[in-house]
Amino acid sequence: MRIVVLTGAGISAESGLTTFRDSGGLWEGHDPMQVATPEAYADDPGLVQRFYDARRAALSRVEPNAAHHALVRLEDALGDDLLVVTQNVDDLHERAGSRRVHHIHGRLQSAWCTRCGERHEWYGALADGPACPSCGVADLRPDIVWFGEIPYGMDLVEQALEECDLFVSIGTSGVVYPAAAFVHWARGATLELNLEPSAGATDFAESRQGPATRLVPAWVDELLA
Ligand code: BJW
Repeated sequence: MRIVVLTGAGISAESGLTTFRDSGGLWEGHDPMQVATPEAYADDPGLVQRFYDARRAALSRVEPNAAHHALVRLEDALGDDLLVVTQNVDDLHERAGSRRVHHIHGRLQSAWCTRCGERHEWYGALADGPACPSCGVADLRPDIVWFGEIPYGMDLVEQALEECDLFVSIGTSGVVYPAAAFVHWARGATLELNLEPSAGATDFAESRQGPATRLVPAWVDELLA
């Protein structure tokens, strides 16, 4: 059985990473959704760099949870027939042990040089303007897909969705496109696992509500039984 799993901020919430729409707060007085834009970066690059520096630093203080680990069990059973497509920019799927993970919105631990175009694994801060290891120019931005930019690897995702027998969406609000449309692109059965019904819940054949650390292991147990 070929399965595509889409994950959003909700799968990492119980690891201690704040979701976008549940954050209930401001970042230095700004809505996080307004900070994650090319316009915000053009207006105030320091603010945007500090936002991503803080989130990159937070990764070292959190661990993958039972939902991430359950998806590894599923990959151990299905091999290449499982693809995890994540909107998350954290590395918790990889640290749990998932191998087939595709980050459509980029990764916190990658820096992209806007001068020479090279990408570099990056674990430190960017706000202090480090030089690009390739060209030496201090113009590195977070390798993150902001609103209006094109998500990464959409051809691969589209093909996987057209070929899958089951599409499962975990911990995402269903308001950000193109991910919110994947349920319509999927050829096979569809299932949503979320704390509450998402904006697109009625588009899924089945929708289950609860915390990811309970729902995801239970769903994997059911599938592998
Ligand atoms: C739990 C839980 C627990 C909590 N257990 N669950 C008008 C109409 C349609 C589209 C558009 C439009 N105007 C503009 C657009 C396009 C735009 C868009 O979608 N805008 C909407 C806001 C309307 N999209 C884009 O611009 C995208 N690019 C694009 O479309 O290019 C064109 C193109 C597409 C395809 C092919 C070719 C061309 C780019 C989108 C970039 C999104 N970037 C961000 C920020 C960067 C990453 C980062 O900093 O982290 O990505 S925005 C933010 O939202 C982030 C997230 O990845 C993304 C989704 O958030 P997510 O994961 O849903 O998190 P939350 O917080 O919203 O929800 C958490 C959910 O979990 C909730 O439901 C909770 O209940 C649940 N939950 N705890 C289970 N314990």
